[in-house]
Amino acid sequence: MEVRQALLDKNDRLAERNRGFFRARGLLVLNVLSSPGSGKTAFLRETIRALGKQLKAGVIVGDLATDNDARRLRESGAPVVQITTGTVCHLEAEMVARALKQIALDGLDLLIIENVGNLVCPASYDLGEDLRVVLLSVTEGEDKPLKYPPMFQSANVVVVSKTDLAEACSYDREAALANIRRVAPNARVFETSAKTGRGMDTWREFLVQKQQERKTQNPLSL
Ligand SMILES: Nc1nc2c(ncn2[C@@H]2O[C@H](COP(=O)(O)OP(=O)(O)OP(=O)(O)O)[C@@H](O)[C@H]2O)c(=O)[nH]1
Ligand SMILES: [Mg+2]
Repeated sequence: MEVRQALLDKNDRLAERNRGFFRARGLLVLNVLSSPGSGKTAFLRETIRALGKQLKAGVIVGDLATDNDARRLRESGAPVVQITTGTVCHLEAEMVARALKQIALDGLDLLIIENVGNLVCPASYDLGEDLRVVLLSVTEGEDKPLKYPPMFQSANVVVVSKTDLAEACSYDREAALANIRRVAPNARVFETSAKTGRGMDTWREFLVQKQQERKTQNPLSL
C-alpha cells in the first residue's frame, strides 16, 4: 500500500513537471482513455483529419505491444511516437517525458496522448494533461460509468463513440447519458461516430477554443 502511494506521489511530481513544460510551450494536451477497442485510435485519426490546418497535432500512443496504432495514426500526417509498455497496463508521466524527446514539438498546438486501453489502471496516473477525455462506445453497455467510476469521475470530457452502431446494439441513449451525468456531472459530453463523422465538427470547435484558452488563461474553463 505504502509502496503504491510512493509511486503515485512520484508520478504526480513528474506530471507537474510535464504540465509546466506543456504550458511554457502553449500546447493543449489531451489524455485519451477508454476500455480496449472503444474507438480511441479511429476517433483520433478523424479528429486530426477534422482539424486540418486549424491546429497542428502530434500524438503519443501507448500499448502493451505492437505499433499498429502509431501506423494508423501516421496516415493522418501527424507526427506519432509509440510507447510499448510491455506488461504495464497504463502510461506514466515519466514514459511521456521520455517520448517527448522523440517527437518534433516545434509548431505543434495540440498533443494527444492515447493511453493503453483499460478502464481501471490509467485513472490513477496524471500525465500532466489539460483535459482527460474518456470514450464510452455504444457497443460496450450504458452502465460502464457506474461500474468504473474512478475513470469517469476523473473525466473532463466524455466522448460517446460509434453512434452509427447505436440501433444495432439497442443502445439506450437516455440511460447512458444519465449514467454519465451521475458519475461525471461536470464533464462535457460529445456524441460522435468516426465512421460517419457525426459530432466531429462540434468536437473540433471545442478543441480550437480550448487551444486559444491555453495561450491566455490558466486553468482552462470547462
Ligand atoms: N462502426 C464503427 N466502428 C468503429 C468506430 N470507431 C472505431 N470503430 C471500430 O472499432 C474497432 C476498434 O477501434 P480502435 O480505434 O482500434 O479502438 P481503440 O480504442 O483505439 O483500441 P485499443 O487501442 O486497442 O484500446 C475497429 O475495428 C474500428 O474500426 C465508429 O465510429 N463506428
Ligand atoms: Mg488504439
